Amino acid sequence: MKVIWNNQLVERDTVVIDMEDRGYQFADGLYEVIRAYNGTFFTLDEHIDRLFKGAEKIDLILPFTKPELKNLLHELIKVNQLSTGNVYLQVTRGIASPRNHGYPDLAVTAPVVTATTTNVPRDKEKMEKGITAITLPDTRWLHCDIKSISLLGNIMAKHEAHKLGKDESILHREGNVTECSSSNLSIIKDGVLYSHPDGNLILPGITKLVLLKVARKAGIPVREEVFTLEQLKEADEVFASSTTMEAMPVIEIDGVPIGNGQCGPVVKRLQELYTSAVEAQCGKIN
Ligand code: PSZ
Repeated sequence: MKVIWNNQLVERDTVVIDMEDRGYQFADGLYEVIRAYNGTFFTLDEHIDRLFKGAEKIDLILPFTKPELKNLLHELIKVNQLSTGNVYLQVTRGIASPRNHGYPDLAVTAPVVTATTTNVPRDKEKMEKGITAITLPDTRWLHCDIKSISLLGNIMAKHEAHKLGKDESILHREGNVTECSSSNLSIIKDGVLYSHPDGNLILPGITKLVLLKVARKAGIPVREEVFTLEQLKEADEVFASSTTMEAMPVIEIDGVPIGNGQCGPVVKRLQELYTSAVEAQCGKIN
């Protein structure tokens, strides 16, 4: 299996990551997860735009242009024959020795890039059945819009859910729902879709972006507004969204069923609309 290592495709086993890489030392880096269907990327430009925006926010000069990165990613999925699956891309600020908090001089440190592919079919059974969740205080930092590789807050929250045998943690700041440990969250109440507005408290999810767009187009009213834990629990339908989960019904929160505990009609419709959006770029999927 080939991977991207800096500006080339190499065998997975040949990659060497230095112990003084700032990604390892400080989690000083960014990542993206991009999905392909039938060997074709979905929303590749949006993911690349988000990466470049994140890089700008942390003064990281990426070692490629957008077209160069796209070419390399296309080559990667071709050579690995990725059909339906994920590309994980990571960029760190690079190797700087001795270790020092301050950003290193750009003249001596080059960012380190890696990317891998994994074939992962759509989990249609789960998308039909839905997932369970707990609610937790959002103890993460205030730059959640940056897709940072520093994910301790997220993984601690995920682990709390797993300890209770649940799938996902829904996070809130003083009762206002932000997002989940690794997905965005939206609710449906009286036919209206509510989702937390973009800003520094959530990741501007590409899946959410697509879902809100297709919802609006289909005449489903969308309000990008803060909603509370009380509104969450009284919602008619709840769904999480991410590149890998797509629109995933949340059927139980803190042990209490949402609605009748099954995927509701609006989320089902959103799943269909999302599938159509994927098919418009990648061809027929199942
Ligand atoms: O494979 C996985 O488990 C994935 S792939 C993408 C994610 C997880 N998470 C993305 C994410 C996130 O980590 C947080 C905190 N909020 C929202 C999202 C959704 O972002 P998109 O839709 O761009 O994947």
